Amino acid sequence: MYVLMAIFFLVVAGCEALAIRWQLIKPGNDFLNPDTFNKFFTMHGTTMVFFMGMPILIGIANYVVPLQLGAHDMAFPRVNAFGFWTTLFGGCLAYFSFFVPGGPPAVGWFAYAPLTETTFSPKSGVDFWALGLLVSGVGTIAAGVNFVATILTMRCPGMTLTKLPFFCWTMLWTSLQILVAIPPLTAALIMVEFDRVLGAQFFNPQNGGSAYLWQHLFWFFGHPEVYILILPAFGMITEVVPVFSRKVLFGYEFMAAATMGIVFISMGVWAHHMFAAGMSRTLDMYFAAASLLVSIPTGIKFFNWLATMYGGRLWMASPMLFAVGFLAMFVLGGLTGIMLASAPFDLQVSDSYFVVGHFHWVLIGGTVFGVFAGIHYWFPKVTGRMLSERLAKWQFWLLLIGFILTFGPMHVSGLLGMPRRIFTYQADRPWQLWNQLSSLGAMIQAPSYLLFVINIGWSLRYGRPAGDDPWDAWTLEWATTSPPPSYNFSETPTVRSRRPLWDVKHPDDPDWKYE
Ligand code: HEM
Ligand SMILES: [Cu+2]
Repeated sequence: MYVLMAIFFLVVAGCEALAIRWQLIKPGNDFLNPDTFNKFFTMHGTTMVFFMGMPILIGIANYVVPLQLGAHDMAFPRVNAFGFWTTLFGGCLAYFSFFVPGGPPAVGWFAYAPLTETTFSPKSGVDFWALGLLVSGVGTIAAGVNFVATILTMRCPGMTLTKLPFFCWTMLWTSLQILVAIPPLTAALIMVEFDRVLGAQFFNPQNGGSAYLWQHLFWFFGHPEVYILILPAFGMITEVVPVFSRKVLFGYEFMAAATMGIVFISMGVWAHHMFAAGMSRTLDMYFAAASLLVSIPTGIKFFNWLATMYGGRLWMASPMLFAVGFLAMFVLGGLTGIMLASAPFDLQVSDSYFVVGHFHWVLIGGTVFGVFAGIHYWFPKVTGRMLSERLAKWQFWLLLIGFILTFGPMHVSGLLGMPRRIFTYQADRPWQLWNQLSSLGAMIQAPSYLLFVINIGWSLRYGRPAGDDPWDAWTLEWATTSPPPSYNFSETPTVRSRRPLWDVKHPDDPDWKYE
């Protein structure tokens, strides 16, 4: 249900994005008026992060984590249902704003103060936005608690923490990060509502409040949030790459440590989003250095994925295709991240299209490619049927080409000085060509998502039956039937290594001898 909801919101926010790109296709266009344009990019960003990104990851993990652990279900099934319904209700609340006077908020997804104060946003759009995120945040926290409890207490006999399937390991750390990052956002949203409804002045500089405080509170959530969105994708890639290279994961312990490293470091880098706010030089230096540090554990992961593939027998079925797409694309987004982390460079391009290029590159090249790798990998387990490889290949190539064409040119228009969030530009600026390329790219990408939805519908009906273990994989979810019975396993499995099914299939040379 989480996944279905996420796909629904993906389509909604995708349409908003298409409208935005259509508006920017030529200078002086009047397809969207300035106010509508602001509302669309606000709702697009909010929806993609809160009602598409997190729910799709939590949804997949809800299904896969108990199976990988050899457990019958999540630790708290009712909390699970509670989390889903609150997330959905939060999404509905945010979208109710379309039906109130003044319409949706027009403040951007990070909603900088004092734009959110009643002076600048007198109508109720911002209230719906804040309450929607608040409510869905409660749902996300519930999911985080549930994953931590499940992974710590529901592992089958023999599965020590060091034998945890890697996706579960990343979900454990993602959930801890949820528990640290979301409550401050919840608190900050309550403060916004205090300002708006009860006459408080937390973020109102005119009466002694601080707009700068909001930036700190928001990014203390906002930066960890981007890792909440990427770590589970790392986990999915780490499941797919070994199976489709026919090799054991290279450097499990280092990968595990790198995951922890990323989580700890990324808690302390939030103000790299605030270089342009005019912090002190000491703070600039600290946050730049800390941000650069993240690239070390990320690099470790990268080389381990490559080392896993190196010398393997690569099988380029659709999950692996997306995984390789992820590897090729994500590294470039990491590089622009490192560029932005150096404060002097960032000052030049902050709030330009270069930043928009950077974060779409990591979010689509990273999270979206990772999620597609995961969905193509686990779809046969969930439904008992294979996805059509032909449609999947079309989906992949359209996405890859469209994605590069949409977000590559944004780096150029950004360097040429195009600010983000402008609804139009004059013809004498050098930006037109790059915007046309971006809009063309968006039109190539859109059918790719459509093909994905069609593939799901078609394969549910006509897909080839999958059998229990179509990929000849090694973790416990492939030991039960596809789809699994509601109790997952009729007998609680016991494991002795990180690849229990390898041990079963190769009793002469089991892994536990070596681990
Ligand atoms: C090596 C790793 C990375 C570094 C050093 C880095 C650095 C930065 C910096 C300095 C900014 C602020 C730019 C500005 O506003 O002027 C930024 C923006 C952003 N980054 Fe990254 N980044 C990295 C990886 C990622 C990843 C993995 C994601 C998500 C999956 C991500 C998502 C974002 C988002 C969403 C924004 C923009 C937020 C906004 O202004 O709306 N980044 N990044
Ligand atoms: Cu950041």
